[in-house]
Amino acid sequence: MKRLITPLLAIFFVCPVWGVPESIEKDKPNVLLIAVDDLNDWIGCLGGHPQTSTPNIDRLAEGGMLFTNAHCQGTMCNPSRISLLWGKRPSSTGFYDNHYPISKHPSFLKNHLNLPNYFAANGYKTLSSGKIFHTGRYFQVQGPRTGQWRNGLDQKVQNKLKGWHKTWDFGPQDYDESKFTDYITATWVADQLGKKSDKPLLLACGFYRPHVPFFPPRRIYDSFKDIKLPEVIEDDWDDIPPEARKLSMSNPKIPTHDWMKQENRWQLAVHAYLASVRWTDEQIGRVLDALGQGPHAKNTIVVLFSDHGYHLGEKQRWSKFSLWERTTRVPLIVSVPNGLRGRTDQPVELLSIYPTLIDLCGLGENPKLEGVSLKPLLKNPNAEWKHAAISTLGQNNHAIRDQRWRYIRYADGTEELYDHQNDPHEWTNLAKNKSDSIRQKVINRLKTYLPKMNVPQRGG
Ligand SMILES: [Ca+2]
Ligand SMILES: [Ca+2]
Repeated sequence: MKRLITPLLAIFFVCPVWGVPESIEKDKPNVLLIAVDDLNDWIGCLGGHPQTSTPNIDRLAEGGMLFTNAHCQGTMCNPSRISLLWGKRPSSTGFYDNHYPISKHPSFLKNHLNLPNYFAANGYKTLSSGKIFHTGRYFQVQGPRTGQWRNGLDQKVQNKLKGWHKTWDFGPQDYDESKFTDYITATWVADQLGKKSDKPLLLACGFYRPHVPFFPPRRIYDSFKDIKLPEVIEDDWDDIPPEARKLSMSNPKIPTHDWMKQENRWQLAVHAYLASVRWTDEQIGRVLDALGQGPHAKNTIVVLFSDHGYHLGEKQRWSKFSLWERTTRVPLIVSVPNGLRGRTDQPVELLSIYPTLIDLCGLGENPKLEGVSLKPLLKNPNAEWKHAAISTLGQNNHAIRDQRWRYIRYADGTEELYDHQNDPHEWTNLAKNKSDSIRQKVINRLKTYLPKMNVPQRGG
């Protein structure tokens, strides 16, 4: 394979200059990649909250394969998306945090081809709108950038933000729904899906909600009543290691659970999050309708994922940035034309999206990818599966998830173990009891999945 001519091209441009096949592969399937920002398992088909309403995500799941035990590799936007889009673990690249844009690392970009550029190099036309990469633009065709992607609303609205560090604001909005960024993103993507193409398409659609501030339209907010809060136990943190406390609360931009309660914001936030999820689901519905009614209906693979989960009070904390289930678990749906429908509870990783797509589309293997293709599970959801899902937060802190257990090991050697069969809320840390030989055996088995490489954090 030829290399990019200069690192600069890799940083700012989208159009790869190597490996472009001479003949266009007209028969390759299209790919529609739908990313949702900060969506936890509060979707109907995963049952994370009894009041959630996501009919469009649910119908996509019904028509494809739902991965009920899928996990992110980085536990916040930037490392999760870098890992997914470049196909490598945070522990192999050193991208652990939100503050280190990949565009400042030309040598990495020169040596690694991201997902859209790999597809472009194999004859695809690549298009994108909304938030796919955390920073940078790597698609050939980019849809409208509508105001600040950060808040999903225009500057006028942002200036009115109040609350913790300004972005932690919640509540219904009375603005014209067609002005919301996610509406504009969906409109543009739907338009593309209505057009014929002389090349196969990789079309990415990135929704910003339900990221903070939780600002759904009032119409949707008002449709939710009598909000139920997540279950919490008061002494939950008594059995976790100091390192877990430190890491979990290391981001000063996250409000504490005490602050949320004192300010009477817990219920408001859950209400506004549920409504934001519903709003995003409506936009997903518009995109799926356009696909179903357009020329690509029968030849398009659809992948829907969220970049990481989200705490709304569970384990007495908020946001992402943890190694617990609430942060690492994500919705993941893969719908293949004429493919098998079903669900699988095997542990899988977002890291698998890249190798799965090049496998399904029949593109050549990219030997630099660290994830495995999900094709065996798409053919048989009960297929033998020896892999675990690994999530990472900072150098040498990892969570390992298999079908039943979550094992967490921090850089200082301290540990947590949770049994999801009996403790879905992860309230009881079983790693504390060193004399429990059965649990210690589980720990020893799960330890074998810990990444061998733990490179330092890259500088900004
Ligand atoms: Ca995110
Ligand atoms: Ca506990």
